[in-house]
Amino acid sequence: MQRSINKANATSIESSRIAQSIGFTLDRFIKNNQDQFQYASGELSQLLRDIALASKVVNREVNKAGLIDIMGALGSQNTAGDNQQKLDVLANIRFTRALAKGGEVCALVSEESESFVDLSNDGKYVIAIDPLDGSSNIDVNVSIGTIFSIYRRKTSPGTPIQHIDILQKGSEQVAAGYVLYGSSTMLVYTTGHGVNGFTYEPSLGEYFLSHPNLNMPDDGKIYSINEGLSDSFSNGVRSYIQYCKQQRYTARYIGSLVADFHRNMLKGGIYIYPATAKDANGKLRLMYECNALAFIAEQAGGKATDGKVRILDIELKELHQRTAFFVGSKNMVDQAQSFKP
Ligand code: FDP
Repeated sequence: MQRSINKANATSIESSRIAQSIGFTLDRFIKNNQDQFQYASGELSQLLRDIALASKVVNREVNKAGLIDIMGALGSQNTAGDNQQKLDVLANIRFTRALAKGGEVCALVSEESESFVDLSNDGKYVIAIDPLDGSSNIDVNVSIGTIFSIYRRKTSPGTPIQHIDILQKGSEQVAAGYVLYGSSTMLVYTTGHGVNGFTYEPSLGEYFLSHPNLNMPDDGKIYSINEGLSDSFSNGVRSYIQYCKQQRYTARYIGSLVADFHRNMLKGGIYIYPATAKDANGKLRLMYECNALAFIAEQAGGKATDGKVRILDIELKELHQRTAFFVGSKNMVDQAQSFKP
């Protein structure tokens, strides 16, 4: 009798939430999938782990952002006596430091630096990063993100870094991803074999596979654009917005590219940042914003263009080059393009 009660208890505990399998950690997933990568030497895997580690530190800072303000209001300084730094600068420091330490990266292009940062001549990879995207949302507790693109250098490791290593087209990315600091923190990445999403479990300090093989719906009903600027959009873009309204689509615009993109990838939708009177070539940066999301969108079955040309085919002439950006569900991007934006 005693024996059967124990057995019943054991069964109920096993099926309860606390005994549920914790699933695949990011580390294990990276290790298990290392062979998919054509230069499977382990360095790219290490690089992805370095990014994940830095993102955990940034996540901690993001979650304390409100407290930093409170401390600032009391006139406090950190233990070293420095004034509190802005979160986007802090994020840049965290990612640069993590990537410099690893030794896999020879050069880093960041939104926060005018020129590229020369890290280690022996590194085989170039990384482009927007350490904290959607910075106007930091102070108001709205989702923000980190976006990264990884390229293999063209010249031999050990030699000085050249422009051809840095100015590569998006189609040459070997991996790309983003971290979304939202209602939960997620890391989503691709190495060109589909897209996988991992959710951060803060009490365990680990990312767990939560969204395997992400697929963007071919169609959707969400359009994301800063309509406040519509007076300076082209007629084509204005007509497309009108079309969205006639179709009774839903407007959703967070103003954090990563968050808007992520929602549209899961639910189906389109994000547009077109050319405007203020930014004739668009506002967003090709190298560390659009290329990564275009790569992920395509890997998830979506599409990304500048209104005419595939984002991943655009020649890169300078580090901080801007572009118009139409990204999301394939049929929606095609439809938007048919309005000749
Ligand atoms: P932000 O200027 O706040 O950093 O990357 C730039 C970006 O945010 C995107 O994240 C966002 O989608 C867009 O700009 C918002 O721009 P607008 O305020 O002009 O709509």
